[in-house]
Parts: sequence; C-alpha cells; structure tokens
Amino acid sequence: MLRIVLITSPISLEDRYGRFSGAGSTEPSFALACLAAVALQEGMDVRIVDAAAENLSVRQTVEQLEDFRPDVAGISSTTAGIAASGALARSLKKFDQGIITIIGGCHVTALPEETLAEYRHFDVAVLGEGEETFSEILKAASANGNIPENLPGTARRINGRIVVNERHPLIDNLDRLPLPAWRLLQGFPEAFHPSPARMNRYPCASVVLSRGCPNRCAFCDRSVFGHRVRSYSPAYALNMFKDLARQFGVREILIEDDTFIILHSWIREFCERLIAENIDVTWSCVGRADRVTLDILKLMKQAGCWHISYGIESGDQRILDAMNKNEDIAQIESAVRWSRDAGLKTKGFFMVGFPGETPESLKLTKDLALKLPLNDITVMQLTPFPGTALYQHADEYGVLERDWSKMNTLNTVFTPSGFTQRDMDEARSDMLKAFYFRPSIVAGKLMQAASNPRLLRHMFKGFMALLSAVRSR
Ligand code: B12
Ligand code: SF4
Repeated sequence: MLRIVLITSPISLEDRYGRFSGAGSTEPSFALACLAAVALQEGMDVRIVDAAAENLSVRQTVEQLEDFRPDVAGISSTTAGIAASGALARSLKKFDQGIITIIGGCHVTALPEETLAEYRHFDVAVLGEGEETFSEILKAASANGNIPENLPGTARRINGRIVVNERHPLIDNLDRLPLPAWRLLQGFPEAFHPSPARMNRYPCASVVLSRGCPNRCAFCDRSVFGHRVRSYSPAYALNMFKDLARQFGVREILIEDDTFIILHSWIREFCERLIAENIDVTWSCVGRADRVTLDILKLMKQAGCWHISYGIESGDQRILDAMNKNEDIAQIESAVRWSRDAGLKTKGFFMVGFPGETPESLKLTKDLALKLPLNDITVMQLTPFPGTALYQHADEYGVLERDWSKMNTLNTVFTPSGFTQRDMDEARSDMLKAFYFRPSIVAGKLMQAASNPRLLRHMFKGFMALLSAVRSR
C-alpha cells in the first residue's frame, strides 16, 4: 500500500487576497477531496494537507509530513500558487529524494512544457481532469514503482526532454466517481470560513456539481474541463448534499460551478428532489444572467438557495462584446432584479482593465454596480491567465507583468494602454468605496450580522479589510 499525500499550494492568505487577506476567507478543496476518494478506492493510505486553507508555509507543510513519509505527493495549483508549489516540490525532494511529485490543476494544464521546465522538482504533470489519470498513476506506481512514459493525461521529463502526452478522455458519467473524501480534510467542516458574503449558516462546504462551460469569454481559462458540460445526476448531487448534512453536520453549501444554471431540466429536478427530501441545508451558487428566469429563481429559493452571484464584468456593452461575454446589459438588469424578487441575495463580479477600457467605460461599470439592487460586489483586475485567449495577445493591448505569484485577480498585473497601474488600482478602490459606503448597504450588513451573531466576527474582519484596502491605495 502506497502512502499518498495530496496538497494545495502553500500560498499565504496575503498572496491570495492581498490587502483583503484580513477577511481570511477559506474553503475546503473539493478537487483534493475528489482525488483522495479515488486514491482510497485504489487501496492507498491517503492524507490531505490543505496548505492554502490552513495558511501553511512550505516549511510547515513539509513538517506535517515528517511522520507520514509519503511515497507520492500530489500538489494542486492555480497560477498564483505555482511558484510556491515548485518550492514545495523542491523541499519535499530535499526531505526525501524518493518521493514522486505530481503537479495538477489549471496552471500546469495550460502551460505543461513551461511549468516542467521552470520547476524541475515536479516529476509528473497531470493535465486536465485528474481522477482517472491519477488512479492509473497509482495503479502503475504500486505495481512496479514506475509511471508509464506515454500515459495519456500526463507530461514528463524524459532524458532531459519534456514530453506532453495526449489528453485523457473526459469522464462520461461523473456518477461513477466516489463521493469526495471530506473526512480527510483536517478540521472539516468547522475549520473553513468562506467569504462572509456567501456565508449564511455554519458550518459550510463547497462543491462543484458540473464541469465545463459552453461559453468562451476571452478572459476565462477553460483548459481543464473545456466547453462540453457534464454534471453529476441530480440524484447524485442530492446524495452529496445528504452526505455533507448527515455525516458532517454541514448546514451551508457553496455550489462553486462556473455556471450552475445551464440546463433548466437539471435544475428543476435537483430542486424538486431537495424540496422533497427536506434536508436542513441552505446554499448559494453562481449563475449567468442569460440563463435565469424568475420561475427558476423562485424554485431555487424554495429549495434552500439564498444567494446567487453573477459575473457581470462591465457596464459598457462595447467591453462585454469585446470580452465575448455574449450577454447584454438588459439581461443583467433583469437577472439581478428577478433574483431580488425571488427573495435571493445577490453579488456581482466586476472586472476592470479589459483591453479597450476607457474612463467612460469605467464610469459605466461603476454606475451599473450602483444602479443594480446588488447586496455585494467583487471588483477584480483583469488578469490574462495562461490558457485564455487574452494571454497570447495581452502585449498588443497593454503591459502584462508575467509574475505568476501576483496573478490573484487583486493585483494589477495587466495595465491596458492609456492607463497607469495606479489608475487601475484607483478604479477598483473607487468602485468598492462607492458601492459599500452607502447607508442602504451598511444597514443591510448590520441586519445580516444581527440575524446571525456567529457571522459578526467574520463580517467585522471583512469590513476592516475593505477599509484598509480602500485607504492604502
Ligand atoms: C472553488 C474555487 C475556488 C475556491 C477553492 C476551494 C475549493 N472549494 O476548491 C476558493 C474560493 C478558495 C478559490 C480561490 C482562488 N481561486 Co479559484 N476557483 C474555484 C473554482 C470555481 C472551482 C474549483 C474546483 O473545485 N473545481 C472542480 C475540481 C474538480 O476541478 P479542479 O480544481 O480543476 O481539479 C481537477 C483537475 O484540475 C485535476 N487536478 C487539480 N489538482 C490536481 C492535483 C493532482 C495531484 C492531480 C493528479 C490532479 C489535479 O484533477 C481535478 C479533478 O478532476 C475554479 C474554476 C473551476 N471551474 O475549476 C476557480 C479557479 C481555479 N480559481 C481561480 C482563481 C484566480 C483563484 C484565486 C487566485 C482568486 C482569489 N484571489 O481568491 C484564489 C487562489 C486559490 C489558490 N489556493 O491558489 C482561477 C484560476 C486561474 C488560474 N490560472 O490561476 C479559476 C480557474 C477560475 C477562473 N476561471 O478564473 N477558488
Ligand atoms: S467566465 Fe463564466 S461564462 Fe464565461 S467562459 Fe468562463 S465560466 Fe463560462
């Protein structure tokens, strides 16, 4: 039996959230819980170290493994975490040269050759969807200690040359996967505290019920799951909810699908099953404005949904079109109003700095945020992640700082032509200030906190983080 450890990249809360780190939001890693379940099925001795959620440094992460002495270490990383993941692989090799280090996740999937060349302590890269490739790796490693060089879904360094194999076919039926191994996440679920804007009750967990998105927004990296949408069946999704509620006492679930509302028939069945089962959980999700109807939103509310976030991005139709967002402002306005009418709280994700941004488009975006009946907003700096249409051409439209560690959507790594970095920082702070320092929003937050005093501490930390972020620009 091999000893397997699965680790999220050890990047600190400061590296992820910059001046907002004080809010300290953390979510359990769904990807690692899914991969761990597969490793358990293969009969392995498995551990998870969710270093990102636990805010562990590289040294602290390795210290956690001193007794366990893993044979295989699988690291999951976004772009912001890749340098820390590379440093972790180096430290793991120093600790024990024999550990097989595997890197997976969106960054290496988008840039396999570059990542293996840049971080030479990763032995193998798993590209795209991981469960089946990982299980084949574990089978091979436990049979003869070797991972086949041509295994689909992997990239390797062979005699100093980097070989990228064909991708593993996507899993046709997600219901074949075991339930996530939540019990391996330390302190689950009490130890995890998502953003106060998405927290209604305690304790919380997050799940991803579908993979892939049919849209092609220019700023979004689809390298892992592509454009074909696959979902667990509504019955299986309900089982995940039941498992979380009954085995772990979870009362709040964040559905983290990129676009939860794609197929109305799926949502209807899922909601009807939830209503019939009467499980004591409330939930939130992310939707696209062009996919919702008032009826669907009302049904979701009846099934326990209390919050929906929309990727609104910009208030300028010209920018939305340039993003290939395939949505118009009128649809966004209707979706947010219908959500309010259905009794749901709402959050809008906005983005500043897309190529073609002008002072006028920034004003339109701020005006839209203030005009819509939103309860919360997040304002991100446009970040041309590897794997996006924008990444290849960013230099034509402005200045891109290719520092992976800064690519957390809060730092300004891309400055569009006609602006300075400071202009972009200010645009974001101004919008946050204009939105949050309004009596109606402050009153709404106070009421939310009063209705659930356990939230108060997190909301206070969130507010202080907001203050420090808008002050220190
Ligand atoms: C939920 C989520 C979060 C949660 C994570 C906790 C959780 N619940 O998992 C929170 C809110 C904490 C978060 C934070 C951030 N996130 Co986020 N997040 C997501 C989201 C929406 C879902 C992740 C998920 O669970 N997917 C489902 C699982 C099954 O897929 P997966 O993670 O890709 O894993 C599969 C494969 O990649 C592979 N795999 C992954 N790791 C490994 C490791 C091994 C060893 C193997 C074998 C395989 C393997 O196998 C897995 C199973 O098939 C994704 C978008 C998306 N659709 O993936 C964005 C996404 C990953 N996040 C993104 C970003 C930018 C961030 C932040 C930087 C933003 C910020 N400032 O907060 C931080 C960085 C966090 C970090 N540690 O690096 C970007 C990353 C882009 C990039 N190239 O870096 C994404 C892709 C969204 C987007 N389209 O822009 N995020
Ligand atoms: S931004 Fe949202 S809608 Fe657009 S491609 Fe990405 S996941 Fe799909």
